[in-house]
Amino acid sequence: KMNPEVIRKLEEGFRRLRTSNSQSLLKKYLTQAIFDKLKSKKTSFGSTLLDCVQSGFENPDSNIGVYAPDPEAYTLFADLFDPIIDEYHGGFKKGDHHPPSDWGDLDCIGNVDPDQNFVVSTRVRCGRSLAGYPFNPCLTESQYKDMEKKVSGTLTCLTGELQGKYYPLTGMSKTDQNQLIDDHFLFKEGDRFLQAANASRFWPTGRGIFHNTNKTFLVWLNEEDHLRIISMQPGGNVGEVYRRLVTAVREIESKLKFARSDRLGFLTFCPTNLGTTIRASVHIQVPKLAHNKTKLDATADQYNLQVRGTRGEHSDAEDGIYDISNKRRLGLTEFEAVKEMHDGILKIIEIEKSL
Ligand code: ADP
Ligand code: CIR
Repeated sequence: KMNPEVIRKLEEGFRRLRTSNSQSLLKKYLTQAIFDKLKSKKTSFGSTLLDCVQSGFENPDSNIGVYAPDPEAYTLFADLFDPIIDEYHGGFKKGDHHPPSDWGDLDCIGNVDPDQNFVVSTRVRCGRSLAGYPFNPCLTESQYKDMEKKVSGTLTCLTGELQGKYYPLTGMSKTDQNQLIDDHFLFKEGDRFLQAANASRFWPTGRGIFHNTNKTFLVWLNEEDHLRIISMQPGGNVGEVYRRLVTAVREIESKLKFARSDRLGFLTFCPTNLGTTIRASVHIQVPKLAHNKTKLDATADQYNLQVRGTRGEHSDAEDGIYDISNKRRLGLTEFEAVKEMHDGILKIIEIEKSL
């Protein structure tokens, strides 16, 4: 039942990974014993170990190196996913369960930089997968079209501050697309990690962006996840950004059914996004602290924060602007995830002031 070509690619990729100097969690946790145990397994969608690991095989500079081709992969290939999930999210063991959704007391979160000395902008996003559909590598062209129709139809009914318009990637001019990317509103094109994971098939079919007039509320369709729901605005008012996201998610959840696992919370394509799926970030300038990038990373790490470049993951800082966000998303509540970023950024600003 296993395609010999898949087995050959697995064996060859595994051999290359072992001899590479990759620092990925894939390399750390795909031992010979786990490889042998998982190499002949197949989910009911037909996904194999190769579908989980090929991005990390092709990109030895991956931080993680794995994706789940379908929701079942998280259980069938748990021997590989579980230790990766445990390490990335800072402690989530086999018997652990993600807590129920809890957005918390929305009035407890404020502005981290009221004097506007450090924070350029704030963004909070979460990911959602439509129940009943697999992830990118397994989706058919007609499923992409159905999903786009269903989700854009729902979003177009939103009112008030969330009211907006859907812009499909199909037919969008390169100028408009690049402008949206440069302004940090739209996902980039041609991500090699996603491409190697087989996540960009039929591109740009079914992909697009919905946003309100102010571009403070945005939804990405069918990029890495089925939906990425985003709230963002200039300045450091984390509370305002968070409240807008919560309002939007509650509205959308009343109209669409999303995939959630009892153990792993909301299901996403990448294991780093499971659970709350929340990434709360600021674009911040802390020139003294950033003078030594190793020190900036170590300081952020102390507060469970992750540093990215100005254009997001795998990019560099431009004009000294770093993207700092909560790293853990699984095993804590939505409120705690946002609070982790909020409190950590207050500390980072305090340190910057003291230098
Ligand atoms: P994601 O948040 O979806 O995991 P990325 O790291 O690729 O993915 O970031 C997506 C986009 O969001 C990038 O253009 C990035 O610059 C932008 N972004 C992230 N945080 C902020 C922020 N606080 N302010 C403005 N733009 C941001
Ligand atoms: C990688 O492994 O580097 C890419 N597949 C991206 C993984 C997401 N990384 C993260 O830290 N959130």
